[in-house]
Formats: sequence, C-alpha cells, structure tokens
Amino acid sequence: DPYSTDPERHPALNVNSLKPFNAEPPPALLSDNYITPNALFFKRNHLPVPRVDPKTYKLEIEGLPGRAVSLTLNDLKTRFPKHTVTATLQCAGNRRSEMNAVKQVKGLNWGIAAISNATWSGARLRDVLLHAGFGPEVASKAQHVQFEGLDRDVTGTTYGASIPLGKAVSEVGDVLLAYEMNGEEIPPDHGYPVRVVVPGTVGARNVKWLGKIVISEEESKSHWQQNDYKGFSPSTDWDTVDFKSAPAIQELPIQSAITQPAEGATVDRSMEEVTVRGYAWSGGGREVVRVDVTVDGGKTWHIAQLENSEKGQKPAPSPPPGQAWAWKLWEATVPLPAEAQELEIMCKAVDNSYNTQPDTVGPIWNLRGVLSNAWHRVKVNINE
Ligand code: MTE
Ligand code: MO
Repeated sequence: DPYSTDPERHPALNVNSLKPFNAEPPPALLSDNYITPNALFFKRNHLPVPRVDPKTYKLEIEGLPGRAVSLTLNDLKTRFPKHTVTATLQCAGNRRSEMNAVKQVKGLNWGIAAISNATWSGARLRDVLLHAGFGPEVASKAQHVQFEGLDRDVTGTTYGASIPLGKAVSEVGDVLLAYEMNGEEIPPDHGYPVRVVVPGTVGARNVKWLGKIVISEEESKSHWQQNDYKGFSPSTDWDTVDFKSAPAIQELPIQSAITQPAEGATVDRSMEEVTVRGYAWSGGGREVVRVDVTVDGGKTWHIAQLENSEKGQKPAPSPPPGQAWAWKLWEATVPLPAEAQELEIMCKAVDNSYNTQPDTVGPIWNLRGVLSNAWHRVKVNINE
C-alpha cells in the first residue's frame, strides 16, 4: 500500500477521501481561529505523501543560464533572508458540493472549508531565482515558472504546476519556498520539507514537497496545469470540453461563506437576534472591504464586522494595496424577523476592485465544479 507511510491526522477533520487523503475542518472550528492550526488546515493530496529526508533533500533549478543549480534545505535556510507571509490557501474545488447539488460534477465533494489561513516562512522565490542566474535576458524569453513535487503516482509521474514568471519574480508577489508553517516545520501533509506558497493564487499551484523548479517558455505540461483546474461554460459537457480552450486558473475570484450557524441549526426566538460568522477572501492580493448579510432574501443587508487578527487581539495593520493575501473572518448580529419559523441566511463579500459574488450557482456551474463562489446560503429553524 503506497499510502502506508501517510501521517496521522486530526480526528475532527471531515474526510472526503482516505487514499489519497483529502479532508477539511468542520466549519465552526475553521472560524474559531484567524490562523488555522496546522492539524486543522485543510489537506488536499493527489498522491501518497512522500517521506523526504531533510539531510539529502535537494532542490534543483533548471532553465537559467549556466549550470543547473542545486540547493540543500540548509542552503535555503541560511543563504537567503527568511521572509514571513500570512496567506490563505483555497482549493479551486472549495464549495464544489453546491455545484453538485445543481447537477453532478467530477471531483471531491468539498464543503465550504477547503480553505485555511497560515503564516508561512521561507526564502523568497525571487531571491532564489536571482541567485540562480535569473536576469533580464531570461525575462525576455521565459514566461512561466514550473514546479515539480516529489510525490509520484505508480507510473512515476510527479505532481506539477506552474505560475507566471512575473508573479514569481515580483518584489511584491511574496512567493515563498516555505520551510515553516505557523512557526513549525512544514508538516508532512503540507509539503515537508519545502513547499511553494503563491499568495493570492489557487491552491493547486502551491506545490508541496518541492523537488524541482524549471524556468520556461511554456506552462507546466502536467495534467493538473493542462487538463484540470480550468473553468468552462455551464453548457460545456464532457463530450464537448476542450481543455486547451481555457486558461489555467491562477488568481481566484472573491469568496465568502457562513461557518456559523450551521445548516439546519436551531435558533432560539427568545434570543431576538442571530450571530452569524464566516470567512471572506479574494485572490490576487485584493482586499475584502465588506461582507453583507441578509436574513430576508436580500431585501435588507447587514454589514458584518471584519476581523484580520485572532479574537480579542487588536486589528493588524492594513496590508499594502495588492498584497492582501490573508482572509478576513467576519461576524454580524442580525435581528430575527418577526413570525418567521425558518430563516435563510445569505452572505456576499466585496473586494477592493468592487468584485462581488454571483447570487446563484447555476450560471457559474461547470463540469469540474471549480470556482464555486455564489452567495452562501444557510437555512436554520427558529424555535418558538
Ligand atoms: N502539491 C503536490 N506536490 N501534490 C499535490 O497533490 N495538491 C495541490 C497543492 N499542491 C498538491 C500540491 C492542491 S490541489 C491544493 S488545493 C493544495 O496543494 C492544498 O494544500 P494543503 O494540503 O496544504 O492544504
Ligand atoms: Mo486544490
């Protein structure tokens, strides 16, 4: 069993698949912490977790002038400044179950918690590429930076993905070759000893167990870059889909969801109001500036209080424009409408480009069930 050396996991996780291991935390736990504890951080593996020896670990870098460069874990830790970034990762398939409810899609049936937030430390990819020989001549030809994982399938094919070169070498892109997650070594499930963290970019490009970097004129040839993680029209089906016709997902659209109360929960009428909690995040470093909550079908909206630090701590300073990599948690206390016995709570977020979420999932439905970001809806009962 190639999965026999997979690590132990937290028993509270909701498991979507065991081999490979895919799991998300219960929504209410997710919004308990601004920084998601490592054990509860959602886990998305396509293959068995590779066990990498940190003493023999080598990162290869190809596609730059001169010889290929090879760096040890110690090189990464000592030859480059340590940079720390708080960034949210979200799987392209987060909230896929809502698309499944409209019409069957292909993929893991994620709820609303294939998203988590951590503080990552490591070497800047920019610094490492400059060290390895990146310069203007390369920039005029190459357009992509490919990443290869050390996890492989039975045929020996590794996980791979790529990002635009501009993001990789940007001074404000904050792309990391991370060796720490929340102040600890990166756990085995999250890419030990080194993973790429591409803030603002879909989870799939944040390659774990990083073995190789290739600077190139083309995107990664990997299945996950070419034939997966792309969006299509609701009318495109498996007979007509042409994966070449759509761009690979990189930055993700604006997202928000309600973590509390849970679907089907009971709210006490005597409380007169309901406290609603959730998360909101947008891709590409766009900052969430507002979350609106309604309990009357959208006739009136309540503006939620946004939080960018742990409960009870003072707010963190605002990030520079274009570098809002981390989510916001939010809370709204909304009066219960008179007489209603059932309540549908809905939320939508707005980012600083004034992007907002579509109201329903039908018009954004796609056969792979990615980019599911319609207004989130939770139905609760009111107890008289
Ligand atoms: N990297 C490797 N090497 N193998 C993988 O299966 N999964 C990707 C990405 N990086 C994956 C990978 C996907 S689809 C996502 S959403 C994120 O890792 C999940 O990261 P996490 O497990 O740390 O939450
Ligand atoms: Mo993903």
